[in-house]
Amino acid sequence: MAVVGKRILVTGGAGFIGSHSVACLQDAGHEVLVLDDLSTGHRTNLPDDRVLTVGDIRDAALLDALLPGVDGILHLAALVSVPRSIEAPRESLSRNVDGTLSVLEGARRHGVDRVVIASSAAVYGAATPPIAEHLPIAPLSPYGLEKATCEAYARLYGELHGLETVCLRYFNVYGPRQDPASPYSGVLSILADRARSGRPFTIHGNGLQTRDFVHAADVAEANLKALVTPGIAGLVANIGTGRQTSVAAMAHLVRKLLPSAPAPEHGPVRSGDIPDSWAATEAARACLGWQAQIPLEAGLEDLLMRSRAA
Ligand code: NAD
Ligand code: UD2
Repeated sequence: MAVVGKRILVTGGAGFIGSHSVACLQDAGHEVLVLDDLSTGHRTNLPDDRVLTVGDIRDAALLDALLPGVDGILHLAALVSVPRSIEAPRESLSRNVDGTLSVLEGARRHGVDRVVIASSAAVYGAATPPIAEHLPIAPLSPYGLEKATCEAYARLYGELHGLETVCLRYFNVYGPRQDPASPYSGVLSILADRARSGRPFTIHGNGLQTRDFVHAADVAEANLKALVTPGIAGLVANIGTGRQTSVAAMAHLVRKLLPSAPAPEHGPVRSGDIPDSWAATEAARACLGWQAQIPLEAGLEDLLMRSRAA
């Protein structure tokens, strides 16, 4: 695929990571189409909602209408919640695995060059960091198992049909437009929301657990590179910063940036919480020429200063 002027379908493009990715692809000169059923996404997340078709990725007829002339697919649409995947495993399986199979089938029918699939650090379960791609797949939730299954289908479609696929395992993504409303939202969106509204933030446990927080704009850049970099068919790569940061350190930094924020409270350890997670990042650097650019302090400060709709 040449680097500019391609037609890209972004599934889940009205979601959090999707909206950053659509803007990034458009800025790079690509024509973007979005397919999203708005189950968790919002029309207003998109810079221009004329690119949006509201519908379901499992609708083959709809894909047949959208895919002629499409060069690449960025497949982000999914049911993203781990707890929801435990409560409603069939719905999660259907959206995540059946949905991905539907997208791969559509790509095969229409001769799409490449499909980039959003996977997750959830495939590793409680692996000891730094977490590298060769570590065993050991998911602790239906969501993680579904993402691992999507990766396996992607590899198979490469072998059976010559479809180019790239799977990116995102770590803890944060940034504007991540919805803080649910108790299962990313910790930084909850933390920023509480600080701005003057409500206390609850740290689960002692707060010494660490995560690898990567900004959605950096993830969007990784998605772009995964779509256009030649010679990387079959790649599976972590998308993280390689840096570990504790939840307590984040709460402390928020109060430094916004002194009016109330002191955090401590609650019980969250069931199933893993102690530490951060990515080995060599594969993304070597194969995509990508590494995260946005320092966590700057990303968090920006998040604190914005409203959700920004
Ligand atoms: P999100 O919920 O904001 O985005 C998902 C989008 O998919 C939403 O706009 C939703 O409306 C749409 N969607 C869901 N089911 C659909 C269907 N059947 N047909 C059409 N559209 C559908 O979540 P996000 O955080 O932007 O996640 C994007 C991708 O990144 C997902 O695949 C997720 O598993 C993956 N991921 C996210 C994170 C993170 O930290 N946010 C971490 C690892 C992986
Ligand atoms: C993230 C993903 C999950 C899965 C997993 C893979 C999100 C929202 N979740 O789970 O889908 O991919 O990674 O490993 O992206 N915390 C608090 N207070 C709060 C909320 C959270 O202390 O109000 C803590 C929480 O207990 C955990 C840490 O913050 O230790 C991060 O929590 P999270 O839900 O943002 O993400 P994580 O890593 O559990």
